[in-house]
Amino acid sequence: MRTRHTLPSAATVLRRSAPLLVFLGGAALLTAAARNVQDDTPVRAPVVIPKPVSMEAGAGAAFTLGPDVRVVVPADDAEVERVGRALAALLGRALEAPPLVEAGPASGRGQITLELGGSHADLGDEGYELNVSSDDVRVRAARPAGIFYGVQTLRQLLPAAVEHRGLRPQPMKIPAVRVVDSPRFPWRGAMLDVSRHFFGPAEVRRYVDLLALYKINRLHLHLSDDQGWRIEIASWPNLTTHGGSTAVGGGPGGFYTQAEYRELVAYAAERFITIVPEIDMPGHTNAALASYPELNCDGAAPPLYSGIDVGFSSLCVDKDVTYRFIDDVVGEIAALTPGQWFHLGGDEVKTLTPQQYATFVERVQEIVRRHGKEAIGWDEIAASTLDPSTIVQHWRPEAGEELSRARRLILSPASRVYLDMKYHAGTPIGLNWAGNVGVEESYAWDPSDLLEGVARDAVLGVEAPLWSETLVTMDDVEFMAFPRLPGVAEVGWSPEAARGWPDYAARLAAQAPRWSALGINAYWAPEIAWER
Ligand code: TNX
Repeated sequence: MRTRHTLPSAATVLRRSAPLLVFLGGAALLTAAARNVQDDTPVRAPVVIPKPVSMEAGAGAAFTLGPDVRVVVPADDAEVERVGRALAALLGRALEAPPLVEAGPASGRGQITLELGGSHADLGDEGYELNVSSDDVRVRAARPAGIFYGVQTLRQLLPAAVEHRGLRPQPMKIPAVRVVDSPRFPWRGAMLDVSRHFFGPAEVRRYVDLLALYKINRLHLHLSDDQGWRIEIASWPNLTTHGGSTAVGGGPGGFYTQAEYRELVAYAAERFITIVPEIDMPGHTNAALASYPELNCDGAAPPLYSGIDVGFSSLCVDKDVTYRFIDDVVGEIAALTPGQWFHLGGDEVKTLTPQQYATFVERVQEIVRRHGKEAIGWDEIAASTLDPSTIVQHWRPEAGEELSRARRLILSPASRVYLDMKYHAGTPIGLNWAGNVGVEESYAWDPSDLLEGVARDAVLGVEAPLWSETLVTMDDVEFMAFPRLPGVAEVGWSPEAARGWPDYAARLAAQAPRWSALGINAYWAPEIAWER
């Protein structure tokens, strides 16, 4: 199953690229480099993804990170202090030692100040202002999340080498800018299927780190499917001991203990990412059915499954034990999950009547609500009677009219943002049932135009799912997510009027040194004039 990707060298990429793209992606950015008065280190023009709402030149040419730089944080906010420490650790990779983090009021020359407080504009809970001048750097936001996003923007303004321990281009400079920024949508998600192939806690943490750089704020974990049950449920232990013991292709599978899951949730929360757990039901449940005979209508447990067909399994919707089971599972996961959502799946059920299906969804929706969470389901659930709080996640290209009744929607159109679709026919891994999804296809679409008849304010945002039937390693995950994921992040964050493909393609090209420094196994799409 394992495939190696042969990546074209930078030179091959450039040779293959159209001259126009080389111009847009390379020359325009490089010739914009300014020169600082104190020394000859070039300062590159600011390049940020997702594109900020507004970004102008700041006072002076650039801020130089000197050996005495300090990070100043508010005295009384643990979250902002943690963001300050993370920033200091990042900067420390390129300085002799990490900057000191100090509580207190601002400030003097040469400092980086993170401050909580109002702004002239209402930037909401996630917005921020970033001012870089030759004297100092200031990030200001109403809430810690905004500070975190301001720091992610700052991070992208730093030389890419800062991402790689041990590389020390001295002195480091940050171009002088004034950024005022806030997201278009509250939901900017990614989904990882840890069921078809299992990705362990360290791998999920790595994905969280990469998501955070692009201001993604939800990670939906697809924790169960036919091929594997991946989260420990104390009251139904066979789910993991048996149901978690394999994967697509027959590998050993795996699962998160409750302690590991809690740690993952906390790790993501420190990066302002909410984990959204999914237990897919009533279909996609072979792993559960194989673990407990009583969940089957005929009382007989099927064998474990390691193929990639869909639609054949279902919980027995007429048995009481099914709902006791669901209540236990939802209850345990809800207790481990501080985020407000629980995803109940609901996709691709081929063995129930529409009435059986709708009754099941309505019943499970109530169980989820009883455990204090808002329900989310794949778009098939729109045919049921939904509570106003329930969120419908659009995915099927053919889903249409029934979605206009949904009051709350997340958009994951498969032909745009399914990161498991091949880039082109020759992509060595991935599926293609929704077509090939090139880098431009995943970027050049407007959530407001996607579905007819849907109220604009019903759209909470976008989410990029990554299904793992054909993905075995983190290298595979990164290969499918990069370069498409940052584009989806920008669809979710940046104002529509500010977005355009040629401009985006140039900013994307400029990410290459950072991805290389981070060791990301990206697909170096030949249509992008990657900078090296
Ligand atoms: C459809 S999207 C599925 C998944 C598959 C995926 C592969 C959805 C709700 N169901 O079970 O993994 O296609 O692209």
